[in-house]
Amino acid sequence: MAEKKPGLLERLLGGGQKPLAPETPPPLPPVDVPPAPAEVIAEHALAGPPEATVDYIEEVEAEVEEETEPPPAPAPLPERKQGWFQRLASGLKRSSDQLSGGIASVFTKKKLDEAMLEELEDLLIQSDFGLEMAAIVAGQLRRDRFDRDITADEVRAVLAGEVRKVLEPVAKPLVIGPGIRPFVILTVGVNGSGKTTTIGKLSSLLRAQGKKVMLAAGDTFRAAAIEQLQVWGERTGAPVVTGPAGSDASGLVFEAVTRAREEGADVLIIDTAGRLHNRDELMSELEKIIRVIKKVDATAPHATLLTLDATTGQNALNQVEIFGKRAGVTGLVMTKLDGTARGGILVAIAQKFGLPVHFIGVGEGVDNIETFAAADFAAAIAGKH
Ligand SMILES: Nc1nc2c(ncn2[C@@H]2O[C@H](COP(=O)(O)OP(=O)(O)OP(=O)(O)O)[C@@H](O)[C@H]2O)c(=O)[nH]1
Ligand SMILES: [Mg+2]
Repeated sequence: MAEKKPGLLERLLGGGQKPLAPETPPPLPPVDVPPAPAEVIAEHALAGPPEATVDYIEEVEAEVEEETEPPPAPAPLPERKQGWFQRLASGLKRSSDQLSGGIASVFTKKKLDEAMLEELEDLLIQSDFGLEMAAIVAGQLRRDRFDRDITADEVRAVLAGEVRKVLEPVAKPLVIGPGIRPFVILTVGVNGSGKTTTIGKLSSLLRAQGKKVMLAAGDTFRAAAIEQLQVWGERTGAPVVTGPAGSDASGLVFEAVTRAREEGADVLIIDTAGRLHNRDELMSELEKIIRVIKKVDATAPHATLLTLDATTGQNALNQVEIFGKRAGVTGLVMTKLDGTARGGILVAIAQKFGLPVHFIGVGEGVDNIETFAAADFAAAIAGKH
């Protein structure tokens, strides 16, 4: 590793919260959101098709059509090449230290035997790679290296190779589709999984690309949640559509998608309240939010991102399954990989669901987000630097 990287502690203390690059375009004018019309609110409460709302949508659609510009080329979000691997390795340090240390203690210049393979399987299961992955890695070593000398480093290389094979098909960048304006991104996930922070990080990445970003404070439950998003909006130069705390989330989201259209935003990112996947009524509320978005734009949301807290380990599998079914998740962001030794869960999720993984979060700062790259992640987690 050539570069000196900030330590994990510095990253956690917010060392990554650097000011935006000077070329960042000026922010959109602030959005002053009037309360949604009474009929819109009533409509959301009943979730039925309102005449007034449909007219309104048609008017907005007509206006938008008049102003339509040629579609831009598809643009994956930028990759910050420099120091990528170092940042990733430092973020994944706890996962890789646990595994790498464990591998070093099992593989001590002895001939590979069944007991060693079992210990390796246990290690991988403890690090949340899952039974299947553990069996694949052990099977590979048994086939190729049984009864022969093997070093810890060789085991790490085999592990990195197998992890890479599983992750490569899911490592897909978030592509802001051509000609889709606003590109609506809905974020969902359990409480505290990193939705709002991820929105701030994404807003920063997109603003640095010159995009007009608008944020929607769809977590209307808590005043603090609205303020938290407003801080991210100010920091990244993105106006935030808000409503009063305690107001109907779908009403606010309707307002936000409409305004994003009217004001020509390139991307609208919608925050939602954290909800447990096993709380049926909260999941129904999420479905209602999605229905309301579709009333303004039938093709939206164009991306539904599930944030997963890596420290929750195996429970993340249930979250993917249920949010996937109820909210039509299109891609994953795994957060807090810097604070856990359980990064292997990403491999188990990739193997079970095959959903695209767009980003990983490796700290609380605005820059602590990485586009997901399979080979680098595999090498970093296996401690094969
Ligand atoms: N170390 C670390 N902390 C993170 C990361 N992402 C988010 N956090 C922290 O996790 C906590 C929860 O993050 P939020 O973004 O508020 O999570 P949320 O999903 O919006 O939470 P609710 O709105 O309560 O559901 C905050 O203290 C964040 O700073 C990450 O990648 N690494
Ligand atoms: Mg939040």
